[in-house]
Amino acid sequence: MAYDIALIPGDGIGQEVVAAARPVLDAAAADAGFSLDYERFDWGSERYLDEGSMMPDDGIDRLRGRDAILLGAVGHPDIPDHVTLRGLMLPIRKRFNQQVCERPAVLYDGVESPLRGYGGGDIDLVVFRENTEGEYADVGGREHRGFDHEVAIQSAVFTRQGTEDVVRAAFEAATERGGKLTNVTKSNAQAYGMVLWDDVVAEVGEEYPDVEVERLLVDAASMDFVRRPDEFDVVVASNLFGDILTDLGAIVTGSMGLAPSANVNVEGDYPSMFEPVHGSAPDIVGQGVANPLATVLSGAMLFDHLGEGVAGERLESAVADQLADADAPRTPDLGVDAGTEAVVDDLRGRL
Ligand code: GGG
Repeated sequence: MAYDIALIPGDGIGQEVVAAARPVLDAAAADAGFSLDYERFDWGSERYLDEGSMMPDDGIDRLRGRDAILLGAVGHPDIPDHVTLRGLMLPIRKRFNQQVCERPAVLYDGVESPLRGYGGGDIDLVVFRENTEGEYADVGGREHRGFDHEVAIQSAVFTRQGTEDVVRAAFEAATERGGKLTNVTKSNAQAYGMVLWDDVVAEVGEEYPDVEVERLLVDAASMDFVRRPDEFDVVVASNLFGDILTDLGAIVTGSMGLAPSANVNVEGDYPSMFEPVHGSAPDIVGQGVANPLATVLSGAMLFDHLGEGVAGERLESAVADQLADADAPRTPDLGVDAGTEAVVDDLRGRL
């Protein structure tokens, strides 16, 4: 069996981590008896600087029908972030109805959390982030530019269907994990979209009587991600709140360099996209020290999504095994100054 994978390394260290992770993914796939046929798309900021757009006009059509997309990162120091994000990553998420963004945060054995008293295995949560609308709906406008009475309006859009998709995925995960669901909103201050969100959580929750539902406002949730991260299991949040909480989740579990994500099309009619949570990290680009593990773990999520769970598990346990080994190479974000290549070479040996 061969899967058709669109590879979009993107910008900065996105290029480095995708190139490094690819042979690891291939080795795990070969072991499990399948292969990955890649088509590489050199879309991103360099293309924007040369041609004025992050991807071609028919970019979405060229991705349609693939089994999955593996993306590195977007962001360039010479281009405003809203241009790069809206030029590549957000259109893919939106056009392909990747309504559910799943972002696990796991504190692996051998990894140090910046939080005192937390060790390997103590934190194991997953955030379900609404991924195509909410605060990133791209609805608004800016008028009277440069005048004192300049005004900008940025609207958040919450549809019942979009909310239900992510909430249902979160309840399913909570059921599977045998844990609880934390619903994060700001419905005391945002009385329309967020109250609709709470209503949907209550309605869908009736179908999952065994799941304990906790409600938190995002300010309290942020505090508790630092104060008691071990008590979270499945968290569901809007696009913006999920984006913020998952950076927090990544750092309390040791590093942004370990945080994977899946942007899932729940209907299965378009490809889903897998990417490390981290961005293009221009400060370390070209130094060969980017941590490839978030991309490898995103590859494990991609394998699970393709129904190749054995290969996914093998990848994740190779990563866990490496992190638990105090003598294994690590990149500087984990406190050691080994390079990207040393980490993937070691990892291949553990598969
Ligand atoms: N690999 C993910 C990436 O490039 N992230 C940069 C970023 O700005 N992400 C915002 C988002 O995930 O919505």
